[in-house]
Amino acid sequence: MAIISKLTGILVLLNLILPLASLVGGSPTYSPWCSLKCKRPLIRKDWRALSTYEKGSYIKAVQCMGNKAKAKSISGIPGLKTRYDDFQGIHSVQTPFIHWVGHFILWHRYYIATYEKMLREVCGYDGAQPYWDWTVDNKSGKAMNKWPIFDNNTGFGGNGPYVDAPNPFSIPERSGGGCVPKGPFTLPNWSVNLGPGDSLAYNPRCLTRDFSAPMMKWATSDLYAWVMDVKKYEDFAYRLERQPDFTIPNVHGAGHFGVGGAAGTFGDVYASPGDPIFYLHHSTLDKMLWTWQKRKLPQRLYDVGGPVVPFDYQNLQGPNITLSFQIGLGKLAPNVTLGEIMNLQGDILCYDYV
Ligand SMILES: [Cu+2]
Repeated sequence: MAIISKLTGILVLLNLILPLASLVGGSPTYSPWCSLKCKRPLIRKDWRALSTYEKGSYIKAVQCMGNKAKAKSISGIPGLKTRYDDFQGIHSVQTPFIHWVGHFILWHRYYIATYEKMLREVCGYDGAQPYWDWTVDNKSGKAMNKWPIFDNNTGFGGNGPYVDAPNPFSIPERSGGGCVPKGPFTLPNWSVNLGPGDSLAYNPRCLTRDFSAPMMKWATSDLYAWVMDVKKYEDFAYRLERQPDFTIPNVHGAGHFGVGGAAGTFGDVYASPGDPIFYLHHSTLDKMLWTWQKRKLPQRLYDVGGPVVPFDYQNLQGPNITLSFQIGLGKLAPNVTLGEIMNLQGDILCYDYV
C-alpha cells in the first residue's frame, strides 16, 4: 500500500514537472502549444538515420502507392491510375498557384503530411516520412553518386546515363538525363505516369535524373542559415524560394535542379513529384520552417505573409495570405486554412523532426 501511494505521489509530481520542463525546452509532447489530439507525434528523421529495415519499408510503401491494385486513384482526375499519380496530378494542377507565393511552404507541408498519412493508411507503412539533409552530404565532400540517398540498394538509385538534351536554362555541368538504371524505381517496377510539364495524360515512362553538381552545391549549411536568419515568415518564405533564376542560389532549387537538371523528372516544375525524392527534399524545407517557428513559439504559429498571386511581392495584383487563407488537395484531403496547419502538433498535423 505504502509503495503504491509513494508511486502515485511520484507520478503526480512528474505530471506537474513535465509541463513545466517543456517551457524551458523539454519534450515537444508536453509543449503548451501542443494539441490534446496529438499525443504521439510521428518522428521524421534524416534518410541516413534510418535503419536498413526502415529504409526498406519506406521504399516498399512508396512502390505500393504506385501500384493500382494496392493503391487505386481516388482523385477523380481522368486517366490517373494510382494513388501516387493522384499526388503528382494534384501538384501539377495547382502548380501555377502554389509556387512563389506566401503559402508555398505551407501548401507543401499539408501535401506531404497527406502523402505520409496515405503511405501509412493505404500501404501499411508504420514509420514517418523521412527527410534528406543535403547539408550533411555537401559537407562530406563526396561525389553525389556516393551519397546514401542515391544508393541502389538502400536509397532511391542514382543518376541516369548522359544523353543529349535541350538545356534552355543553361544548367551547369548536367551529367545525365537518361533513365535511372538501378535501384527500386526502374521500369517495369516503377514508372512516371504524368507529364512532361502540365500534361495529365497517362504517359508511362522511366524516371530520369540529370545531376548537376554545381547546383546541388548551393544547398550548404551557410545558405540554410541565411534562410533562417529572418524575423518574419514573409521573409523566410521569400528566402526559401527566391527568384527563379539559375544563377541565384536557393535551397529549393538546389534539390530540384541538382538532381533533376535539365532532363530529369525532378527538374520538371509540374511533374517533379514523379521522382519519389521530391517528398524527402520538401520535408527538409518543411523542417526548416518548423525549426524557424520553434525559435519563437507560440508567436510563430500566427505569423504568415507573402503574396497570394505568384511573384506579386509588391502586392500589385492581390493581397498577402492570412491565417484564414484556404488551401486544398482536391479529393485527397479536406480543405484547411493556413492557421490550422501552422502547428506541427495541432489538431490536424501530428509530427515532429529530429
Ligand atoms: Cu511544388
